Amino acid sequence: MGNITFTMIKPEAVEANNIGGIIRMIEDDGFRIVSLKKVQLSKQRAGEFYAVHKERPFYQELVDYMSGGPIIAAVLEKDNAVADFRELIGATNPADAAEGTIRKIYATSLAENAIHGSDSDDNAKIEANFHFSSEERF
Ligand code: FUP
Repeated sequence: MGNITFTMIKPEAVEANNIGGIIRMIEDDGFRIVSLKKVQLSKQRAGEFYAVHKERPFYQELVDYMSGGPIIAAVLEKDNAVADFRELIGATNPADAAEGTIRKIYATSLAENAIHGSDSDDNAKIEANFHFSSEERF
């Protein structure tokens, strides 16, 4: 496998029927889908995934939100995957996201910002392994 990143389409974007539109943008940007599934995280699993933010004031809200409905989890492959994907999704706060980015188009607020993208190669591997076994990579 080449360069990978990990993404989640977050609950409000799934609920709003934006899975297809977001995946279209991801494929059109040259990413190959290695793994893909719809899953609802328990509070415990969501808390583990975001453990790095444990001490932040928004942690509980983030865990409640991310476990509040199904998400799409996916592993994506492209040269320079992590950086290219962060560019495609745009700034964390959709108010600051550039035109044409996924968050600019689909996110509704800072807390409900439609999509996750790994912030480093190391975290991409950790996050991909958190959600997918080796038998789920193609
Ligand atoms: P990002 O890497 O862009 O997903 O952003 P962070 O890892 O900094 O934050 C993870 C998630 O926490 C964001 F997607 C949304 C949420 N968050 C808030 O709700 N409030 C904040 O002030 C910062 C982040």
